[in-house]
Amino acid sequence: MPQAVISGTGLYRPPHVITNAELVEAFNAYATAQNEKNAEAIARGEVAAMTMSSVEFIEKASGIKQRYVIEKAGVLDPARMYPRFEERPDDQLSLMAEIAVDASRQALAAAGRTGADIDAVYCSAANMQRAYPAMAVEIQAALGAGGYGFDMNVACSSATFAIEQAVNAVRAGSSKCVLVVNPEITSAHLEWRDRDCHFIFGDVCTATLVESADTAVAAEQWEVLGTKCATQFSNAIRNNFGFMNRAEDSDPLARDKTFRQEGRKVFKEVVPLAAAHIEQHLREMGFEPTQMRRFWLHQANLGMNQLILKKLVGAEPGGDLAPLVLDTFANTASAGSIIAFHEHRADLKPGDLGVVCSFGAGYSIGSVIVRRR
Ligand code: CO8
Repeated sequence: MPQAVISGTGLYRPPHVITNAELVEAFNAYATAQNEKNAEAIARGEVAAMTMSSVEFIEKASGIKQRYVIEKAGVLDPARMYPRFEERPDDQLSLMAEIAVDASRQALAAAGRTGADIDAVYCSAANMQRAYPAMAVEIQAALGAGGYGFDMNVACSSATFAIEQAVNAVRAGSSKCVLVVNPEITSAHLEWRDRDCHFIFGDVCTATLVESADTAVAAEQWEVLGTKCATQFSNAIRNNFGFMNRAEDSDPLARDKTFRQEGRKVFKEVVPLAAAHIEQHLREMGFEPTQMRRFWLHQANLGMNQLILKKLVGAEPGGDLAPLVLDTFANTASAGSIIAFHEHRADLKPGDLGVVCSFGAGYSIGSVIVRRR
């Protein structure tokens, strides 16, 4: 059975940054305007007044200091509060495919490959721009790739679950070079007008090339020793937007048609699940958590990563053992752990071990154990 290696990664970083100060200023202007508009109803006790957001809360509760977005003006316009994207004609590359191609080209260059070497494209993200044709097929065409493409969605675990599919395809011999790409345009499905979650997400795209070890040519290769995926149904993170909305005569702009969560519940329930998942996966592979040189963890919340790492090895995250990227990128759904892997692996030596792990909506947890070749 051929071994699978990760032979390259790529990262599309959007052009605009929104700091917490800018975000809070826009939110508070929106909330003040809403309160003025609803002053009489608020006075009668019929409508609850909106409460202000704060930079201090955001940094303390999440560890997030800023986020990247593809479009900034619409998000920060108190009269709009979501990005402004132009609808593109069908014969133009779609926005989601455009950022996917950017990240994918970087991954291909790192692996010493071109689009023609790819024989499968998995576009895996928390939301797709359209129902069909599959985003992956458009990306495949734009890259000049062969084989086939399909889309998949496991919310925050979309990347790790897709890597497992890619590794399985390589091991089974059905593919030699699989592109996994995670275009996360979270700004379009985040409710920027809700102070409980308006600070959480950022846009980004990551790409990972998974190849057969027999034919990979990259100077830097990461042997995939094992993958493990798990799901457990929960409504604590949910978005009801979908193709049934019209037939249900539901309001397409209602609150439940964008991201919503019970943050505390997610925090409490997912931390033990993720820590136990990583520990069990490592033990099944004959490893102890302390043998890991690095943990590239999902980037949702600083406190979650602190607790997971403490449970696993009794250490604090950040720095060397479990680098953080959420302070600058915020939560980028499935891309977070891959950004961490992309940006924080160059210093590891051949033989060094590490785990990429995602956790989020579903609930879903995915881990990938790697060793530098
Ligand atoms: N400013 C000031 N105060 C605030 C704010 C704010 N912005 N927001 C909330 N507060 C207040 C609350 O109202 C509450 O007040 P009170 O005590 O009076 O009721 C108080 O602060 C404390 O609120 P919380 O209990 O909610 O605060 P927490 O300490 O729990 O922190 C977090 C909130 C940061 C959300 C935290 O719970 C968390 O990070 N939880 C985990 C979340 C998580 O990991 N979710 C995963 C989601 S990602 C995923 O799965 C992918 C989904 C698909 C992508 C979607 C893209 C859009």
